[in-house]
This record gives sequence, C-alpha cells and structure tokens, in this order.
Amino acid sequence: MHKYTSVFDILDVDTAVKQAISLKKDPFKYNHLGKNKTLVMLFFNSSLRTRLSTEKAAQNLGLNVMVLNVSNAWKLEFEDGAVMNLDTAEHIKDAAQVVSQYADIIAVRAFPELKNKAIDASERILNSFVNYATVPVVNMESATAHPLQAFADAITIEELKLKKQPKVVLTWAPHPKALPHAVANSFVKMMQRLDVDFSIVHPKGYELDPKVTKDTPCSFNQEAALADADFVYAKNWSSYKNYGQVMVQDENWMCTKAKIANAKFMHCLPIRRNVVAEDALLDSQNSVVIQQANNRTFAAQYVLKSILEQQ
Ligand code: AN0
Ligand code: CP
Repeated sequence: MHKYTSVFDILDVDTAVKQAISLKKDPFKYNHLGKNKTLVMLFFNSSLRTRLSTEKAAQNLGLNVMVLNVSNAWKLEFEDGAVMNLDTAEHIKDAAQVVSQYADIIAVRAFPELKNKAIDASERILNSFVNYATVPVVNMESATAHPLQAFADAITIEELKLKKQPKVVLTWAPHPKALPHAVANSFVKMMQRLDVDFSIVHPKGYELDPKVTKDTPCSFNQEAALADADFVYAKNWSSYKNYGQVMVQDENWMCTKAKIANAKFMHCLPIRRNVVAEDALLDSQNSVVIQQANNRTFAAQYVLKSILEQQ
C-alpha cells in the first residue's frame, strides 16, 4: 500500500479484514517492522480514538511517533503562486516537504469547514499533503472521508455477524451541531464492497452525495428500514444539498433499545447520549460501540504495516 486516503486503497477488503483480525490476536508479531522509522501525525482537529489507536498501532509495529496539534495556529497557504503578504505564513508545499524529511509516514486529520462544498470536495489539506509530501499519507478523517473508521467498522461486522450476508442499515440520527459527511461516506463505500444487505435511511433533505450512495437503497421511514436488521449504524450528518445546514433535528430519529430490537448497534463515537441514542441502548448488550473503537487500532495497524512493507 502506498497511501491510505480512501477505502479503495485496500484492494482486497476480505483479506484485509482477516489480516486485521489476525493482528488483533498477535499484535506484536511485526514489532520490528517499524524500527528506526517515524510516523508523524498532524491534527488540524481534535481526536480521542484516532489519536490514541493510531499511535498504539504504530507502537505495536515498533514505529516512533511524533504528534503535532496544528489547530488554527498554523496559517497555511494553499494557492499556487500566491503573494503571501496577508494572513498566511507558510505554503503547504514547503510544509509538506519539510515534514516528509522527519517522517516515513504522515497521517493527517483535517475536517471540512462545511461552508463551501467545492473546497471541501477538493480535499484541500489532505490532497496537498498527498501531492507535496515525499512519503506515504494516511487519512485520519478528512473533509469527505474517514477510511480508518470504515475499515474498523468492517472488522467489527465480520467479527460479530451470525449469517453470511447480514442486513446492515445506516440511519441518520439527530445532533445539535452541523456534522461532516465523512464517516457516513466511507461507511457507505465500505459496505458497498462487502457481502452485506445494505441500505440507508434518513429524513428528506439529508440525501448523501449521490456519487457516494450510487445504487444503494435509500428510504425515509426509519421503522420500516430497521425491521429485521442485524446491524444498525447510527450517524448524524448535515445536509449535502443545502450544504452544511441542519434541516431538522427530529428527536423521533434517536435510536432506542426498542427500535434496534435484536440488532447490534454501531456508532463511530463520540456520541451525544440521549440525543443520537438513548442510554438504555448504549448501555445494553446490543451496543458494540466499545468493541468498534478497539478495532480502530487493528485497522490502523493493518494500514501502517501494509505501507511499511512497501518501503
Ligand atoms: C466528527 C464527525 O462527525 O465527523 C468526528 C467523528 C469521528 N464528529 C464530531 O465532530 C462530533
Ligand atoms: N471515531 C473517531 O474518529 O473518533 P475521534 O474523533 O475521537 O478520533
């Protein structure tokens, strides 16, 4: 693997999932692979799971890790040929080449601003690192994608499924803030690649990018969609059509123990309790969100291992 910016950088998902599950059983098997090599993690946004699971994965492989929380303090310029006599202090092409000299792999988290669809779609920060860095780049959630999360989700479904082709439903859930489409996008793309009976349900106005959903069935009736589901994956996202807007916050879309019935309940976390899903569900045996978060380590470890093996 030469980079991991999209779920499509995994060529054979079934094999990758099986290998990640093997890494979970024997996490230190390859602990010399990263010797004398360094992972630099750049966070333009905060993180709990991605930060710690990716660092743990790197440590399991013997990699050194350096973390930089960039936040808004680093005023980067993205325009080629810009006359930088205003706010921006450093051009991304310089920054990416400099970081590449300290790193054997660069991992980047850079959320969308949810203001300008075209800028977010261009993946300005992530793609600038891909273009200008001289080492492989890993996506730790970008404007439109969260492929490490989606890979961990695929691992979790493989571990827990009780039938060959489980029914998996992605349901929109309410949230007080406008959230990105990244988690939903990557989950949809991953499910389209697995042997699952997959559908999406959301209120009208919350259609995801049709270039992502393609021919995946989408409906508006949550109760009907969730019937007989084996896995229910809840996530809030803002409107894609009315880009970045919160159209409704209908609390009737909150996931409850009664709605989920016998299904396994999944969420990427962090979760707003009693808004996205009720306590009675999250604290029940149906919820697999903690196992899901643990699998982030082995998803990241498979990705870092695959990149190191190509170097
Ligand atoms: C982010 C999102 O929805 O994309 C990160 C989730 C992993 N969530 C929040 O900002 C609350
Ligand atoms: N699921 C996830 O990516 O969580 P963090 O934002 O805590 O990294």
